[in-house]
Amino acid sequence: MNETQRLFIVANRLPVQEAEKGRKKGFRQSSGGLVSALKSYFDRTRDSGFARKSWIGIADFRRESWEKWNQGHRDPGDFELLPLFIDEALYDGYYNGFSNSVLWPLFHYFPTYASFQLRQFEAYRQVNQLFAERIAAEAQPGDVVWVHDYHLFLLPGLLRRLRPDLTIGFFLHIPFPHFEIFRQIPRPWCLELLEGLLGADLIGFHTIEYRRYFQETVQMILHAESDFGQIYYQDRLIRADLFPIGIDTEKFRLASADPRVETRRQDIRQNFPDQKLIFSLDRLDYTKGVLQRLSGFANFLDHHPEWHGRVVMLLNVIPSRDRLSKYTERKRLIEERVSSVNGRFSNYRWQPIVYFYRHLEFDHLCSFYQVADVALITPLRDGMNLVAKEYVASRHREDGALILSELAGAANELGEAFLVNPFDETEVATAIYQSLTLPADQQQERMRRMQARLRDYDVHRWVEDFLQELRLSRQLQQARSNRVLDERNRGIIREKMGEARRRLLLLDYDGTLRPFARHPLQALPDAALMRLLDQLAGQPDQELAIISGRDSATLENWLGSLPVILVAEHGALIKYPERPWSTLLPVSTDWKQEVLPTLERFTRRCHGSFLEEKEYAIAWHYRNMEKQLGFSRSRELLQNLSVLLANRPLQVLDGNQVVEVRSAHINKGLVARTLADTLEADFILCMGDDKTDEDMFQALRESAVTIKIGSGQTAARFTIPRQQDVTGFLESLLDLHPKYSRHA
Ligand code: GDG
Repeated sequence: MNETQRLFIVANRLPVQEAEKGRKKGFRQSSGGLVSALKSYFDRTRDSGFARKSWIGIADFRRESWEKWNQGHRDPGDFELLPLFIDEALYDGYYNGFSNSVLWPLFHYFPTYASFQLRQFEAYRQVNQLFAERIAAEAQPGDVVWVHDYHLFLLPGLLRRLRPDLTIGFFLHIPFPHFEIFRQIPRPWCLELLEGLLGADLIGFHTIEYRRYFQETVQMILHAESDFGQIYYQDRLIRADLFPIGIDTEKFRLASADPRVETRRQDIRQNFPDQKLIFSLDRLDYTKGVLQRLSGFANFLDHHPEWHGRVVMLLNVIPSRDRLSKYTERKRLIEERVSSVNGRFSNYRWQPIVYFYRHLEFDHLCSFYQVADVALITPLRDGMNLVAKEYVASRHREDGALILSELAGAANELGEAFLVNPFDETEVATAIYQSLTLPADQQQERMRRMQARLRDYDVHRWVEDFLQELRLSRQLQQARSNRVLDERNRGIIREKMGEARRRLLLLDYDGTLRPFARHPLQALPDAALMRLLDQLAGQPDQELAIISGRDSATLENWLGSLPVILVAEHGALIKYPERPWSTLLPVSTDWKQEVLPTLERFTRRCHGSFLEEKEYAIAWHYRNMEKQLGFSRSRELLQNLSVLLANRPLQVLDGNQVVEVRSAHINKGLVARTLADTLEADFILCMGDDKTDEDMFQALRESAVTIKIGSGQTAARFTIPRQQDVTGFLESLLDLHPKYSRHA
C-alpha cells in the first residue's frame, strides 16, 4: 500500500451512537462486533499502512447534534466519521424494507417471512447509490474501500462504475443461502444484486458453504465461470474467499481480571449458591431460535426431575429492530413461553428461567460469560455467532461447556462444543444434560482446544488477512486487465506481423469468428466474414487456418471455397487448399458404439439437447435446454462418462454448453504445433474462446501471439473480452503499415 492511501470502512451504521450523559447529549462508541473488531485492530496496529481511515455509515441522529459534537472529535479508533443523512421514508424502505424484510429472512432460511415490494427494492438501490456517490466524491485514486454486509450488496458495482480505480472489498456477515433460496428473489433483482457484489475485487464469507452457495448462484444466474474461489465475469477476475471472523480474545481474557467484572460475577453467584447456571444471549430475532431453545430446556426439565431446583437459565434478549412486527411479535411469544415454562416448573424456592430484556454493559456481559457453567447458543441460522466465541474466550479457568447450534457458522471452528440441531428439542435437552454432567477434565480439554483456535485466528488476524488478500486480489485483477488487447498491443502485433517473413493465423470458428447460435447449423458465415477471411488468406506470405471442433462436411460446405487450411474435429482431419481431407494421426473409432447409448439416453431425458456425431468425436449439446437443468445434467453426464471411460484413451471435453468425447490423442494443440513447424512461420497469431483452444495456447506458449476471446482462466497472452470486437481487430491486420510490409 502506498503512503497516501486512505481506507474507507463502509457499513450501514456509523460506529457511534447518540447517548445521554447526565443531562447532556453526546456520542459514544456503539457495541457491535464489527466496531470493536476494527477499532481494536487499528488501536493495536499503529502501522496499518493507511494514511487516513474513514468510516461511512448512515446517521441515526440529527445533523444539528452531529455538527455540534463533531467539532473537535475524531474517535473512535481514529476514524474520520462521514455520516450520511438519509430521508426517513427512504431509510425505512431500504432498512426495514428490502434489507430486513427480504434479504435477512431469506438468507437465514425464512423464505415465508420475505415480502417483495418493488418500492423497497428501489429505496435499497437509491441508498446504495448515495453511498457510492459519497465515496466516489471523497476517495483519491487507488484508495481502498471495504464494504460490510447485506445492506450494501449493490454498492461495489455502483461504485466501480463511478470509480474503476478503487480497490473494493466486500464482507458478508450473514450466511449466503443455497441457490434455491436465493432464486426466490425476483429475477431482475437477483441479477442486480449479484452484479453489484461482483463489482468488488474480493468477497469474503465466514464459511466454505456460504462461498460454495455463492459461487453456484453466480454460475446459475450469471453463467459466470468460476473455480476455486476465482470468478470470471465481464473480463474481471473476482476472488471469493473465507475469513471466519474472530474476536479480540485478549480483551475477554483481561476482563476476567477486572475488579468490576469480578464483583458482578460474585454478586450473581451469591444469588444462585447451589445452582448451575445456563447462560443464553441473543438479539431479539426469529433466527436466534429462542422459542425452540426454551422447548429444549423444558424437555430437559421434563426428563430430569433430579435437576429441578439445581439449574437456572439466565435468558438475555437484547432489544432489536422493534419497528418490525415480526420482532415485536417474537418478543411476545418468547415472554409467553418463559412464563409457561416457569409456571409449569417453579416452586417457592426456585424458578428455572430468569429473563432479561435489555442491553447489557460490557462488564455485565463479561460477568455473565464468567459465571455461566454452560452457554446455550442455538440459533436456527447464524452467519457466525460471536457470543459463542466470546463465552469460550472468557473461560480463563478453562472450565464450562458450550452447547452450540450446528447451523451457526461458528460450529465450523468450535467442534469441541456440544453441537446440536436447534430444531430438535430432544437433542438440545440431551446436550443440556451432558454439558451439566461433563467431568472437569473433559471441560478443560475441550475449552483449551477451542481457546487455542480462537487465539490463532483472532480479530486482528481477520482484519489483516482480509486487507492483505484484498491487496493481492487487486494486483491479480490489474495483471489481468493489463492483458486486455489495447491499442498499444495492437500496434506491437501489427509491427511484428509487418516484420515477419512468413505468417500463420490460427483461428477458431464458433465463439471466435461467429457468436454462438442456438443450433450449430445456424452459425454459418455471412458475406462480410467470408470477405474478411478471403482477404486475410490472400495477404502475401500469410497462411490462414480455421481450426474447429466441427465436422469436415460442414467446414467444407461453408468455407471450402476459400484459400484456407481447414482443420475439423479439433485436429482429427485436415485439408489444405485444393487438396482432399486427410488425418493427422491414425485414430480408432471403435469406442463410439460403447459411448453412444449413454449419450442417447441423456438426449432422450433432456428436452432440447441434441447429439452431433462426427467422424472422430461425438458431442452432446445442451445450449437449448433450460440453463440450470442443462448445467446440472451435464455434470451428471460427465460423472457417468468418467466411470464408463476410465482407463480408455479417450478424452471427455467439458466445453461451452457441450460435452464431447473424442480420442485422447487428438487436440488442437497438436495440430497447431504441426502447422507452425511445417509452414516454418516466424509469426503466429492464434485466437480462440473455448477450453479446447487452451491446448493451442499451451502448445504455442512461447512462440505465438495468443488471444483468448471472452473472460475466464486462460493461458493466452492477451484477451479480447467481447466476441463482437474480433472482426474489427482482424480487419486492422489487413492494412499493415507499408513500412512494416515487405511487399508494400
Ligand atoms: C452479524 C451476524 C456474525 C450483544 N448484545 C450485547 C452485546 N452484544 C455483542 C456481543 C457480540 C455481538 O454484540 C453480537 O454478536 P453476533 O455474532 O450476534 O453479531 P451481529 O453483529 O449481531 O451479527 C453474525 C456477526 O455479524 C459478525 O460477523 O457473527 O452471525 O448476524 O460481540 O458481545 N454487547 C454488549 N451488550 C449487549 O447487550 N456490551
